[in-house]
Amino acid sequence: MFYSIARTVGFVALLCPTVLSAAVPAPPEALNVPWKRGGIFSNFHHYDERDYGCSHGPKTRSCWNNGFSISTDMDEKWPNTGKVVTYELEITNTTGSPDGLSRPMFLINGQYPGPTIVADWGDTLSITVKNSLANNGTSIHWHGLRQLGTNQMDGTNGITECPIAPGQSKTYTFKATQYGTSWYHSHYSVQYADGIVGGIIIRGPSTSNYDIDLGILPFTDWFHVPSFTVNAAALHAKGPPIADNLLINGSMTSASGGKYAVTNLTPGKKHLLRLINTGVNNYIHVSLDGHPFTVIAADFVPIVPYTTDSLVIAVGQRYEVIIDANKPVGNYWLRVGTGGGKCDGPNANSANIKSIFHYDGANSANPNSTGITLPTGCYDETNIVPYVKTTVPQKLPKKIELGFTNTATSDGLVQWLVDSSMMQVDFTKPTLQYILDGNDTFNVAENVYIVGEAHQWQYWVIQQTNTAPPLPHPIHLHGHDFYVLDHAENTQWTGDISKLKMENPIRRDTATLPAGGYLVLAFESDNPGAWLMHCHIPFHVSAGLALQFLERKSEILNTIGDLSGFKDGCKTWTAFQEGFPGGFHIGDSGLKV
Ligand SMILES: *[C@@H]1O[C@H](CO)[C@@H](O)[C@H](O)[C@H]1NC(C)=O
Ligand SMILES: *[C@@H]1O[C@H](CO)[C@@H](O)[C@H](O)[C@H]1NC(C)=O
Ligand SMILES: *[C@@H]1O[C@H](CO)[C@@H](O)[C@H](O)[C@H]1NC(C)=O
Ligand SMILES: *[C@@H]1O[C@H](CO)[C@@H](O)[C@H](O)[C@H]1NC(C)=O
Ligand SMILES: *[C@@H]1O[C@H](CO)[C@@H](O)[C@H](O)[C@H]1NC(C)=O
Ligand SMILES: [Cu+2]
Repeated sequence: MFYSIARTVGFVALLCPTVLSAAVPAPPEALNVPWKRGGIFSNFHHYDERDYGCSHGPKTRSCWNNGFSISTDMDEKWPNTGKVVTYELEITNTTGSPDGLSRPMFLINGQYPGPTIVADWGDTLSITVKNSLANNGTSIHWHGLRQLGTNQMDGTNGITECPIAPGQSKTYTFKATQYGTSWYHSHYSVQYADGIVGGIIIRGPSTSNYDIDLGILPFTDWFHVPSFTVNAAALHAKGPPIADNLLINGSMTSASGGKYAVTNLTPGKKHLLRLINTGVNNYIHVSLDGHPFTVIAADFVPIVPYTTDSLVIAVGQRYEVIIDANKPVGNYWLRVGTGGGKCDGPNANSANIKSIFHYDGANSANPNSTGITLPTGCYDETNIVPYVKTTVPQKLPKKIELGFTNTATSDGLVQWLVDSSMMQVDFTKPTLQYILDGNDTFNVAENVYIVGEAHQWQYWVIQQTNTAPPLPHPIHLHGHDFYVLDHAENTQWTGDISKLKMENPIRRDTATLPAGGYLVLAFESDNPGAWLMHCHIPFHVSAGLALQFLERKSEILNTIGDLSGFKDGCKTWTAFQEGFPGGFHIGDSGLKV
């Protein structure tokens, strides 16, 4: 005992100064964890001096605290802070004018974007959502949060809960086992596109140092018409709807006025900025004049830092970047381009999507800076190398085919087909109700995929068929990160598993299924529950592009515990829906992301 304390103290004394003075503890191979997750080393923890030897600070961002650092595998362990962070979010039906044009909007606590949820790694979050809308249900999904053992807190109406009825509240309680940047949004049909979104920051270590955390910078393509109206048309349209604008941090200019968002920089300091595509249809390309980005995290996954002049971000994805304010004091444009009309739908304001980065001490004029020509296209960043390494064993994936029809009804109803079936949930009978009933007879439209064995790798290839218009789809999985083993545009997967990337593949929770092509994914069955996987474009998921993995069904009830809130929620929703005059569009799956 004495020995080990002495050793630890000695270790601190010896190593901490080194770590503190090193500008950035680089991510050399040698510091990485040599285990193979899911393999024989899965319980082995590498001893990293940053776990114990230093604490988190501007020059030691890779450190965290007692036993945790950037080298910790978040799938395996996380701090137990004992701290509960509470929020109250009230959703109201009102109007807003984020780009100067007033339109009906749903706001959270009267603001758009909603309040940013902030907690520390290992905290418990307890968030009460009150639905003060008269004519819609709602359910709030905490995007990317693993919900380990808390499937009923995932906020996917029709799967893990009945929608929260008008006038009712639900408290979502879950643990932040991961850290980094994310967002929350409604999962009730296309509702989030009308304003029900907000950021999530879980503070933790990072792979590069910075001085100032600027918080989140959300981007969303923006429609001047309410999303349920746009969706009703999209469900019968040949092509994607045209967005009117794109908001940066909830603001943009338009013919009706509006203003550019302003972000303040402190000269000489390094700033952490958390970029989130909270959008609807558009991929975005982002750059900041004269200031390259050092990219340090993709979704909730810390990565080996790389530097780039621009980033492409799909709906649902996040990147954490460091911006060095080492240029002359002044104002600089942040520029945003969309993927381009063909791949993700046009944006009527695509030539003028900007915000201002303002150095303290500069005047308040618009920037006169010049920038790069932004790339176009709808694809994912390719330089993503997870900092904590994983080797995924090689195995043949099961195939999921993506099809499409617009001839199912005489009025040209558009439906995306997952193995020939468009998803449609029953709000009054979520999947967890089937589990409570011991009922294994799911409706075909529930798109249930059984995932049986515990702690096994699950492999899937999503293949676009030639019935589907060749469009890219940002695919998001709930309850897990997945590993991207392969992807290609306009191609059939050959079935050659020797070409899959098994050594430290990209890991994240949202990845692009390329137009006309395929995406090969793997995840570990380490979280009993019903987990949605879907395209994050609201119009596509509303038109059926979703499925659910029913993972370790027999263990779900024992794992997730108390379902009294679930039962009460279904009682009040079912009573509401019985008297609900309608509002459901034929062909609307009921899910938005
Ligand atoms: C919002 O208010 C408008 C105008 O009163 C109403 O028509 C609409 O149904 C309301 N929406 C919801 C979801 O309550
Ligand atoms: C986004 O806007 C909010 C509200 O105006 C502001 O507090 C925040 O600093 C802005 N964030 C960035 C990164 O500019
Ligand atoms: C651009 O703006 C800066 C101040 O923000 C000013 O010093 C500079 O002269 C301007 N350059 C041009 C070409 O107008
Ligand atoms: C199981 O669910 C299906 C689909 O909702 C339903 O038709 C059937 O009656 C249920 N069976 C039992 C035993 O509850
Ligand atoms: C939600 O409310 C909007 C009006 O704000 C209405 O157009 C839509 O039909 C409603 N949808 C559902 C599914 O309740
Ligand atoms: Cu899609």
